[in-house]
Amino acid sequence: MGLRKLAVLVFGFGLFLAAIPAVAHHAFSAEFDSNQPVTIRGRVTKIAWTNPHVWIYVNVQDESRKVVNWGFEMGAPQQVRNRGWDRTTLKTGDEVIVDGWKARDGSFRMNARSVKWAETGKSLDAGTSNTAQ
Ligand SMILES: [Cu+2]
Repeated sequence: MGLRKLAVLVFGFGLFLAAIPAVAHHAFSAEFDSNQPVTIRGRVTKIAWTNPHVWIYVNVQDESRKVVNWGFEMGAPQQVRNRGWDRTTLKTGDEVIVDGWKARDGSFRMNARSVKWAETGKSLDAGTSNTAQ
């Protein structure tokens, strides 16, 4: 095929790739409820630097001393990095206090606004997708 046709094809594919993260994203309000603020405290069990969002999991003890594994959504990896995080910032076993909003479906998931280390009191912004905060 001609160079022009190839250029159009490459450009088109670029647009397609650029559209993927947007498609994979959800609106905050589709999954989380800004009227249900929540704060959890527990120890980190897993850290996933995934697209379109970084997810962190924490073991939280409820009122009946039962341990529940909560997952909290942070911003996209690049947004999180821009707020001072890197892959070594949070370690498995760290005790954290996470502030954010509950999932609408009542599952043990939330969207995080900030993460605070229980031991040092250090706190970092989580890159929430809640634009209404
Ligand atoms: Cu998203």
